Amino acid sequence: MTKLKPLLFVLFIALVFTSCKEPVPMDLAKENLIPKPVKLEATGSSFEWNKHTQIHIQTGNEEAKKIANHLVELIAPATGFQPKIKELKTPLGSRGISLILDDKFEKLGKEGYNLTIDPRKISLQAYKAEGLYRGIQTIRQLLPAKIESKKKQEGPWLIASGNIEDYPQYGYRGAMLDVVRHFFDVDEVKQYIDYLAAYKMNVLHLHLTDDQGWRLEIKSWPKLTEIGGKTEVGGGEGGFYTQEQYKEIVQYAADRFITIVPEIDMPGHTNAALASYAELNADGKARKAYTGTRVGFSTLATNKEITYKFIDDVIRELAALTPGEYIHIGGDESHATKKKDYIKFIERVQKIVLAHNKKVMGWADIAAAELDKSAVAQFWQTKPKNALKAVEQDVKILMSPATRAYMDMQYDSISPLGLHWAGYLEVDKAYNWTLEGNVEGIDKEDIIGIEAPLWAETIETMDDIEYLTFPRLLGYAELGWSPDQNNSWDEYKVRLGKQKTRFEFQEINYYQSKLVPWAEEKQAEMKE
Ligand code: TNX
Repeated sequence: MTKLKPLLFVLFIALVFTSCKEPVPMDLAKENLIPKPVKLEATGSSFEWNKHTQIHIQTGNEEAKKIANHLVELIAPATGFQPKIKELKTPLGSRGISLILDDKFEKLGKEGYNLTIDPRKISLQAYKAEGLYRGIQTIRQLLPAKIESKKKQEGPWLIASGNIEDYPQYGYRGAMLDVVRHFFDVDEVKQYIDYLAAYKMNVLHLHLTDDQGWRLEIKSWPKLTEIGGKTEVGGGEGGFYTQEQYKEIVQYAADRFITIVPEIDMPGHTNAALASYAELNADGKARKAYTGTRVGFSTLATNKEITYKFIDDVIRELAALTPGEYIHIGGDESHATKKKDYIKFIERVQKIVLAHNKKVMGWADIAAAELDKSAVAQFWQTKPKNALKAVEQDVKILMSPATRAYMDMQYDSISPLGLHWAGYLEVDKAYNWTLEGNVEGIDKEDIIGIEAPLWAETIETMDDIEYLTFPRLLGYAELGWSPDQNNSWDEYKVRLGKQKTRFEFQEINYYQSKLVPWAEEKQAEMKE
């Protein structure tokens, strides 16, 4: 008993010290959040996340529990903490971190959230689980950069205090990955999904078929992948996703509140299908496999019935794998299809997609046809003629102008990767525009959002993907999320520069643009 006394005394002193420790003064307004939140108010103090910190959710709230688990996964590797998730009747106000769903926040929309941080507690509240998920990305960015490390780091893990109210300006904020020109496997696509999730993006468009390959198993037309799945640009072995693997991607994305929009490009960009099945060609002869990078030479036989049987089968199988509302039918650069045939074709394919209870998305070229009002035209070309035709039909626009949003454009003339048919696209030019101001005649109410495509003619590895994606992706995330009046390149570039340490901890191969003031993010530096 007497032996225990000094030990108890030490413990008592330690307790007194830890509980009386003054919170470190910090300035939430100096944090480098991307995308920038709608409203932010700093209160000059901080919350310390330590090994005792618990996460609280409402009793029985399975949705909040999922998000709590995501948060644990996010912070566990670097902090070494395994926070307990505790269910409480009324978690609001309790010490620690609470994740709460409340209809009161309906006004912030399904992705909106409210975050309050004080020295005792953090409360993240939202109308829907999606909002909580977007909100934990904010908590992640408020933690020191080393939170991104996969190896355990030393604390302290401080979060500046204050209030954030946040919600997106556009409901569609995405990127496109071309898995055809070079194939990327399931793990690489999952990694890409994680990158999108970190910046609150909510769509990944997968370009699944093109001249150089067919990347999704279609059970009723097995040769599409047996033959068409085995090629890619440059003669590599290609690859494809089985339906099981594809479902795994869709689920992985859904768990992060990201929708997969699958694209079957037609009637052009179809050489892989035309090589797999002779009957899809007007002359009934199978085409040779193609591994070059030219565009605009292939077309399905738009006047043969078998073509529509084929499309119906493909769309039926794909629709069954697609929880999202859209199926993308491509429709770009069909230079080998006569205009009148193209129009008839798009109108017939649109009917097929609608019959399978999905909405049509297509490159804006499809606006040559009469479109259903539920369709979405993706603006990509350097001239807006096609997109304006869509607006005339009351069809909504997805903004992906190549001159601003194509992540496969080289940054400058010495960029080792990328193309430049739409010009060079430095980080400032990629950020310094607004969706609604981009084309006269395309107004905010015509636009569903932004998507940044990454075509894969020149990229083969995850490092290559990262080089073209980072840092431009962060700018697109902000253009889609933050109100326009919040956006200024001079202010943004400082916030972007401070991502350097985060990129490094994640070992992201980012392009170190000279236009960005790259700097270490040090908590002490930000908070006086
Ligand atoms: C044009 S963008 C294409 C793609 C190419 C891309 C390269 C679009 C709808 N079609 O087939 O990969 O340029 O930047």
